Amino acid sequence: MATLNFLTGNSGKLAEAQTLFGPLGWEIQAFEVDGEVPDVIEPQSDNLTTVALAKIAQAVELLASQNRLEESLLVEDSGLFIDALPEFPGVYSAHVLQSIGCDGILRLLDNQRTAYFLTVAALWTGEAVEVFIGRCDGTISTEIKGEGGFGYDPIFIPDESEDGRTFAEMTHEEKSAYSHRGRALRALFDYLDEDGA
Ligand code: ITT
Repeated sequence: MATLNFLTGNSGKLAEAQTLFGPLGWEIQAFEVDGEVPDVIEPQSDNLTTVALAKIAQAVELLASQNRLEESLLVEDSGLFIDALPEFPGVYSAHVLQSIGCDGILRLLDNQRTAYFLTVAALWTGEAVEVFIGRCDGTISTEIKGEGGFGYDPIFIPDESEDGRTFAEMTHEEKSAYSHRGRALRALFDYLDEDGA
């Protein structure tokens, strides 16, 4: 089984990547240094790609410091973009979730509830960096629903959800079939597959 390192402090992201890649014959391994997920600094930027590229640059330095540069490594940056609140929470998604939470988002919205999630995944192949993007369109629910998932999942209903369920009401497999992360990681898998990695 091939192995791909994933540097993330978010256990929900790790679990989704494992669900998606496991059946494809890839083991997704949390990237740790001395038994801990290393901190990476996210730059102030209004662009997810800039953030993802800054994360992968730091991750590659960490690999190099461990003499593991030939291994592949993944990082990703994701955000929720709400049409009624331009660029918000967007690149500030983590901070906004911590400060006002899903409840706070619901209080800010009226009738216009369309939104989308974006993921920018950056892969160190062992030789170079490749970028993969995934988008998922949907709407913000009127109430918090579901116990699964993480982050904004209890208030996001993907357009593909025929019965109005939020991501938090879906299994990992269902969420991945439609999600921003699922799309970015499937493109990444296709790349690895074609590359014969
Ligand atoms: P990293 O260590 O990988 O950076 P993070 O949790 O800081 O993990 P991001 O900056 O990419 O991740 O995510 C910004 C916020 O958006 C964060 O609060 C997440 O919980 C939330 N988020 C990301 N992906 C999500 C998803 O698929 N569903 C719901 N919320 C999500």
